[in-house]
Amino acid sequence: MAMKFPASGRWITGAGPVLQSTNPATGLVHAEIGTPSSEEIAQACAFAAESAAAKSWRDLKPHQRADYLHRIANGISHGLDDLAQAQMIENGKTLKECRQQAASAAATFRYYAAVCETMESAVPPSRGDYLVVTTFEPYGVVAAITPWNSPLTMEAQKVAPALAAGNTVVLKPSEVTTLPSLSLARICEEAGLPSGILSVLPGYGRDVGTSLLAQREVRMVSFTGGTETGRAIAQTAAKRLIPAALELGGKSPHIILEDADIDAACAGVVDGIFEGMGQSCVAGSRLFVPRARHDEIVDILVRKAESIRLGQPTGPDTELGPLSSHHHRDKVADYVDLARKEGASIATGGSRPSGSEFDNGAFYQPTIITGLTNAARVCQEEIFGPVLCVLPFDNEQDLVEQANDTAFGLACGIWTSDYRRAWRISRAIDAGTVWVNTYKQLSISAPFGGFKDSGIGREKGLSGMRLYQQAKSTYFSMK
Ligand code: TXE
Repeated sequence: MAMKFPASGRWITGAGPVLQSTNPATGLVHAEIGTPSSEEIAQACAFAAESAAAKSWRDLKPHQRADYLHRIANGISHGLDDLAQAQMIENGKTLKECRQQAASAAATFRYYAAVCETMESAVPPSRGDYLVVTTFEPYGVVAAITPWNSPLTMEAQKVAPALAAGNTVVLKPSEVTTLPSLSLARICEEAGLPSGILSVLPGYGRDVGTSLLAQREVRMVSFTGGTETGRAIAQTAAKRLIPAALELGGKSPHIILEDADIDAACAGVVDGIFEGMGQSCVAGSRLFVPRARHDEIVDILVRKAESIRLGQPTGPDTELGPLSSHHHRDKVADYVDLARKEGASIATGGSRPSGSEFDNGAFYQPTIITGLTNAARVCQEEIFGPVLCVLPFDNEQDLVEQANDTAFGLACGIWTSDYRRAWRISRAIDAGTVWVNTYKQLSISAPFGGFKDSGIGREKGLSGMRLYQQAKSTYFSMK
């Protein structure tokens, strides 16, 4: 029987088509999951709205709401292995990385428990005989739509602040990775969270996702995913006049300057693109190097890339598992073929690995491409796989122009021993996050989001809580 999901205050199998969940490391279907019909989606949203308005949720004091978040965090910590397994079996990340991500999800709930208890209302200066108090109110029902690359962390990043802010959440996970959200919902239930506060609606974006956003009870949408889907969601939100927080794709420049510690920089570049098989919105997929050092740097990168151990995600020595699905692996392979047609040289990788261990899984070799310009399609479009394009630059102006010559603006990495220069370049680059002599260093307490086509709004940090609130100013006459 298909797995149930929580909607309208109970776990149901749903009258929609059954979703098959495939393990990308083996190609085998390991679970069937129920999905909701359009009536069930409407009922779930109506119930979520009632739950948002119920005094038992709406009137909770911040410390009481924080208590729920602490209990959920504890539940995640206790269920760490199960959560990690649930993600690994669906998206192929190594068990080690999945465990780290589950631990990070628990930390996110703890952080927003603290934010919830300590975030203050405001008393703006009066311009007359009155007192004005600005409070921050929930929207009501928040739709959270999430992708498959890191569901454990991304779902925590949306659900924790949205609940802390007093909303109820209807979560639509990616059709590729439903199990982690079902596990999270179970944990929330066991933590005593009343039914209707968190619902999960599994299914495809084109039907469950669009139907969810059409419900009038949905008052805000928080989305992480591809830029084209983000654009479609923004259009729906604009028509409905509801706010949309969008965390979208990237084509982030990773920069090595002449005076960098080249070996440390190359290690950072390799991790920055290949960790998680490049399926990360902040992957440093375009590497800019001084023209005179190009060949030397490529040689080091090739050596490092070829030493990465690919294997089954459960293997204790495995550093990289498969891509998240066979469909996505084929898309990555198509991009590498396109690079060849565009005249690229493939310095390493460029095909599926050989060996019986890899035959049925969605594996692909870490790949380094040289010989193109920044205008090539593979340097402009998000591949979202283990593919690095190396591009030479001539001087700082040329570097900044090339780095910014992209539709995206999510992240950037700079390796140098000159912090003044790093600061100057950091200020000149269009990106929501810049790393100097490190890469992919992330903190729940720092705002995160994109410039340009990489998104709208900032998750994480205090702004990550405000994202799910609307300001209300109440005036008291003092005459
Ligand atoms: O993402 P989608 P896909 C990028 C990456 C990848 C590309 C496509 O380049 O190759 O996007 O991936 C739901 N209304 N990123 O197709 O479509 C969908 O069901 C409502 C970057 O998997 O963006 C899923 O839950 N919902 C990225 C979620 O949107 C819709 C992470 C994301 O799927 C919908 C993932 C619709 N019309 C992919 N259409 C990042 N920023 O980290 C789809 N969905």
